[in-house]
Amino acid sequence: MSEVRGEELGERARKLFAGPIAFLKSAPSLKFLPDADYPEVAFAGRSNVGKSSLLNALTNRKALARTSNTPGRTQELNFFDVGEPIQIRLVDMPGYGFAEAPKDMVKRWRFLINDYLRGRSVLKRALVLVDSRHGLKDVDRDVMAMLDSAAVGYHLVLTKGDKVKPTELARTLEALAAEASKHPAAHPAIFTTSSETGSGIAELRTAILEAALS
Ligand SMILES: Nc1nc2c(ncn2[C@@H]2O[C@H](COP(=O)(O)OP(=O)(O)OP(=O)(O)O)[C@@H](O)[C@H]2O)c(=O)[nH]1
Ligand SMILES: [Mg+2]
Repeated sequence: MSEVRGEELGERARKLFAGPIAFLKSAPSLKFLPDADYPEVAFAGRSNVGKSSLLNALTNRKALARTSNTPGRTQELNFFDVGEPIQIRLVDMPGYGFAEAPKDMVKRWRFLINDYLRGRSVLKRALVLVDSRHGLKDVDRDVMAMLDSAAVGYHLVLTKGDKVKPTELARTLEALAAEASKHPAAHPAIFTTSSETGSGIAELRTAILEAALS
């Protein structure tokens, strides 16, 4: 991307995310999905990684998506429409890898997440969120492999960057880049974010708009 075009896109993304954004609906199973009418970008990641918080930070709203200290807060696919007219539909997903959750619940979420990520024609990109303190876990690798096989492009996004020292953050970022290079559908650009301080949020908005336009 040229620098001029990048700046224009950044400004457009900033305006878009500062404008009208509305919760559309929750889908507890695939039959409740909205019509596939707009480009979608989905937020995936382990329970408690900060998916809902990131969505709130990106949209500059405090409680658009529900967040909580208790893992398993988000139990359905939640759809949010960005722009008027709608330009992007953001999808907040239930977290995976949540040890204390009842087995049948985990199974139900896993099927929901897999089926949605594999079968959604309008899904332009997924964001796979990774906690800066923990790095990649095997459950993340499973989701990455699934996205590879479904040929859904994705970005790795480090969350809670405010919780670790810059040197540690740099090391984790390096490890993620090395792993991403082995996954065909992983985008080389990895984002480091904090929903708390707002760092990396503007860059991620631009990447989301770019994905939606692709
Ligand atoms: N310090 C800090 N805390 C964060 C950040 N992002 C999220 N948190 C906290 O982490 C906890 C989990 O955040 P959520 O956004 O609910 O996580 P989630 O991934 O949506 O969780 P599930 O819906 O259970 O899968 C909350 O207590 C948030 O306040 C961040 O950037 N910095
Ligand atoms: Mg959530």
